[in-house]
Amino acid sequence: MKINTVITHPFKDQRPGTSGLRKLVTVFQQPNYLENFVQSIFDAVTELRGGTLVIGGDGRYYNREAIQIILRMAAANGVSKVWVGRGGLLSTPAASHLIRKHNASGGIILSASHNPGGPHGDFGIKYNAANGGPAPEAVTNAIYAKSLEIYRYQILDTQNINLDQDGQIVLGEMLIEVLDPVQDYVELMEHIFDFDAIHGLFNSGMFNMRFDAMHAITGPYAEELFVNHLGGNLDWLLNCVPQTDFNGCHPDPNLIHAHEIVSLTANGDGVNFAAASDGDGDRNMILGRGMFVNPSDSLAIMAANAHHIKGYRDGIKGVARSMPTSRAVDKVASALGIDCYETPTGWKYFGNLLDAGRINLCGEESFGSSSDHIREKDGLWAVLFWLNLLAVRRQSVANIVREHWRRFGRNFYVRHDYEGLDLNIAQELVATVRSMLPSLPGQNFGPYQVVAADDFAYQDPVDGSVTEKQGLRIIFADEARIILRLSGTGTVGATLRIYLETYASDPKRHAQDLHAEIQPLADIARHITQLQQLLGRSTPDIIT
Ligand code: VG1
Ligand code: CO
Repeated sequence: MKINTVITHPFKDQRPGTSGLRKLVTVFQQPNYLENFVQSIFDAVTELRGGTLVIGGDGRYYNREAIQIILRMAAANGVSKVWVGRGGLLSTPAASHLIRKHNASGGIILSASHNPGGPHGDFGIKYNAANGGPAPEAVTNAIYAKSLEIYRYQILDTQNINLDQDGQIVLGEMLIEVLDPVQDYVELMEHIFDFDAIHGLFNSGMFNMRFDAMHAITGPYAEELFVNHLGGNLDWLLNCVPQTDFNGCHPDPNLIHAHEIVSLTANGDGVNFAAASDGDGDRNMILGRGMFVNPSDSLAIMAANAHHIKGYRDGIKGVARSMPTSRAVDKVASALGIDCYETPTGWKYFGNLLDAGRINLCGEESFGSSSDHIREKDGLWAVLFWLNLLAVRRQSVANIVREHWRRFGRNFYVRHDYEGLDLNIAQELVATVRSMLPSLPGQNFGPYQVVAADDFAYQDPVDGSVTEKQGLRIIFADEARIILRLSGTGTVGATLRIYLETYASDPKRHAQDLHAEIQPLADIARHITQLQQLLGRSTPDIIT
């Protein structure tokens, strides 16, 4: 088979964001756009020549076309073996697991995660390293640099490859192994969790759950786990047939977009556990009857209860959270006497800590948590963790959460998102607040006194690399915080995220209304940012 060398010109906008390169499908469909980025990966990561790759995606629109191009380019660039999920499908956590299991040099994951899909939606591509995790910044910077100087790409001249059947295919000098996307992942989960205990819970006659796959990748995984292995009911599964456009919905498991299961747990109609995952299966939302488990609390509760779970019985060595994530897990870490690391937003910053064995559990406020079993966040893992915990403790979700607050105090926590902003104005707002930071400490805003204010910078404790400008922090006495940053995953305009947190150790305050507790801080944030004047907005688009 012939290798074609195609002349091309750089696109200037291929800098990966928080989690890979995300653009509108129509951007990726431009001639050479995808090809340029893929060639830049092969040019930057030279060990892929002669190496092994894992490839798969969340099944969104353009997944199939993209995978054909990537396979032909991998063959032309000297990759010797590729593991690919049947139909070109792999959830992000399953891809991470396969990279590790097969000692691959890396992986290419096709996903725009929680962003909408379809011909007018988003597409994305992300390179993961040999540890199974998102490539560190040094690598994404190198890929971006290659994309700016690219002048040619290489692609094998061949027919489309049939990826719908398991087995081996030879493509030029490269071997493709098509495998079941679900099986290996399910086996991994069986090692970590006590399936017999969860089976017992499911058959106790007292348990009724719903899992919402949001028309995305986790449907087949959920059916295999919850129904075939754990004996749950098929009608516990909602929206579990993956669609290329997620049925026109927004596959983001939060209170707004996953409202279907939120209302099922609010009504007291007998559903005592509900969960959802996102487009590529790495996020999770956990609900009990009348109780939404804030993702930051979820991480803290997992850390405090890890000894109940088979896979973590030997105890956890350390935990980490992204900077804007609430400090609930910090309280648990200090009670357990273990280290707690604060990293920038995005999973790539956890990789070194996990590889070095400094932490076993980590998470983000954005509905992401995971452990050292892989190097991505893992939606179904979190759901199984909670199910295993319910099976062991035989308490309601709400009681587990309230008990946790009584022991560690409650971090009231809300994130406000202002979406679809003019990029220049949003950047100006952040720059203005940044310039105010040195003058804030000592100032009083109502009952709140600023004790520190900075632009978060992180030095990786393992390799010493420094990452700057990761979000503005305004820290008040009594452990309250306001954090401000711009999203790095959007594809149109800018999204401003304002994270608000207060802490109450006194149990009498734990039942207070969350939004009422947070309101004074929201007002301070509005005052400091002048967002109404600058953005013409007074209320956020999304509150989570
Ligand atoms: C968001 C979240 C961040 C998460 C990232 C990827 O990034 O805030 O915590 O790691 O999405 O999640 P940003 O830059 O938009 O705030 V996913 O499920 O895309 O892989
Ligand atoms: Co995701």
